[in-house]
Amino acid sequence: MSNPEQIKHAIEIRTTKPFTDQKPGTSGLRKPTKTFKANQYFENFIQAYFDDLTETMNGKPPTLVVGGDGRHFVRESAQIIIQMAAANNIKKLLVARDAKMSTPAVSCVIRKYGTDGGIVLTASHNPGGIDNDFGVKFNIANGGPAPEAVTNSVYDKSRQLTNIRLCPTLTNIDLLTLGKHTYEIEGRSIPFEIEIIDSVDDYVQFMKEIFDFDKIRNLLNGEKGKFPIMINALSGVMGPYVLRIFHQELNAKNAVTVKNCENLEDFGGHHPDPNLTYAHELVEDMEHGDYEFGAAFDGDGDRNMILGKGGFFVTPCDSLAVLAANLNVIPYFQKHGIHGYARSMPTSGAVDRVAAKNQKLLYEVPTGWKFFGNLMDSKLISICGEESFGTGSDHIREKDGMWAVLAWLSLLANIDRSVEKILHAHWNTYGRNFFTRYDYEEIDGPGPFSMLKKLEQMCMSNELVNKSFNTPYGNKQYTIKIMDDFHYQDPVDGSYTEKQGIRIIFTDGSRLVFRLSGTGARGATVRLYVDSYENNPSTYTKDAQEMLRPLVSLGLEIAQLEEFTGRDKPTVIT
Ligand code: VG1
Ligand code: CO
Repeated sequence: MSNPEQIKHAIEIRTTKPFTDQKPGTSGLRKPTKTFKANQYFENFIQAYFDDLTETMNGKPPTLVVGGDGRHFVRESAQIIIQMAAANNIKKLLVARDAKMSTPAVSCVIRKYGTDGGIVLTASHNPGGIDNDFGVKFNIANGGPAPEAVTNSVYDKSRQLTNIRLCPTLTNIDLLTLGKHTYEIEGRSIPFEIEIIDSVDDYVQFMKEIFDFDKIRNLLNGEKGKFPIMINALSGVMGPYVLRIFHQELNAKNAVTVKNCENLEDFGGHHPDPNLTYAHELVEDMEHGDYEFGAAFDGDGDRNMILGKGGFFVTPCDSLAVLAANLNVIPYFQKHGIHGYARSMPTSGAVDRVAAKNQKLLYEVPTGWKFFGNLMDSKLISICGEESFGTGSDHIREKDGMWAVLAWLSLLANIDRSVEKILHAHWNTYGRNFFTRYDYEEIDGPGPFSMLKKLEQMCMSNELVNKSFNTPYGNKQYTIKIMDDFHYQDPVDGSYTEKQGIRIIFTDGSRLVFRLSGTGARGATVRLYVDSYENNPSTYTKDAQEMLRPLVSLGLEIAQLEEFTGRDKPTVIT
């Protein structure tokens, strides 16, 4: 297949001005698309990464995977990466066809081919297009997001950068045709290789090893009759994966209705975040009662939302707990065994109860998938999740929307054909954690930071501990047991992370959490998380917002949120 090109490409060293704001957040660097496209902003960040990689690889030329979620600037930026990789002694790039590959598929490919890492061109659930956001994420050799030690080092390099290296004559590489190319680069001792790989093949093959596709096929179209489901890809990168798995592999075109499966540069104007607000189209489709199950994904395919018949909403916290409790129906776990579980700190304690009952260890980590990587590598956990619609297992090192959907379909095939019944059975066994999150998005000015500062001071002084509060709703009294600023020490490598969110824990186990988002590209976003446990079965069918109103009002009062932010209501409630 190798076809050495005739010309030798020269390396150009171009001077550049460093930026001071290229600090990756919860999941990569996210900025307005226009910021990335101007003043070599994107090139600078990639150069800082290559400089760091050269250092950590001790000069050994790395092989990397490149893929993106199809948003505006993904194709162009992949071409830039190719030019720069050639000039930075990268041995080989495995580039997804048309530079489109879901984040979980990139993780899968890194692990399958044992590459040294990958670059994911995505701002995930942030809207795309020239007037919205773009983003870049670096993954390491285990297939997971780079840990803070790496992102901090890249950030340090980005602030001192003086030049970028590229091969300007390596232009317009055909990303649509699968195959291998080799290029001679002046001054390099080894040639530079590119392989264009299929975006879905490896991932789909892996899913077929993990799950019992015959069982799922039988659920959708078996002796018990048709099981109609609806999948909405919100015009993100998941479309081709949905069509391939449901219409081809499972051969269930008649049972599986799909929407928005064409990947668009601006996601068709969708905010590609699968929650009740932004995926309202799916919610409406489900409300008619024609489908037994519904799911949506985010732009890069690592998030999922699960709905039952009539639009019955499964909170991501409950989804994690239910899956954890029933992993044994999935062939992968029958083969590999089930280690412990983990959740991000703001995620409800529902999975904790499953861990206690099954005598498994439960780890509580800061927000962001990068904190699960070491736990999975060390076989301490098998499944983990976040309240932000992220669920996954140790099959890869990213959260995985399609995996969550196939896992749910496995439960429906093995346990009960009703999502709602599975949830009720779960609550009857474990009790119910009511959970909600309030987001106050894109607030200008210093208010949110001042609010967090004040809450930090309250933690330090311990002034609220043992204080009791009456709430205007339900005559319930809450007494604060612990108030702290969450910090975490990784049990595997000992790395320490602090200031990960203010926790207020009450004597009855209810929790309020405040933190600032680390994925926004404009202003500051405040998140308020509320988690409250009930074990009185008469409450299980109650509305979560209704149940949590007293705690929410108490949280807003303690933080003086309206005074600090000027917002009297949240942008999104999940
Ligand atoms: C949010 C979520 C977090 C998630 C992150 C990346 O971060 O809260 O749980 O890991 O997004 O998800 P933040 O800092 O804005 O709260 V994704 O789909 O953008 O990779
Ligand atoms: Co995502």
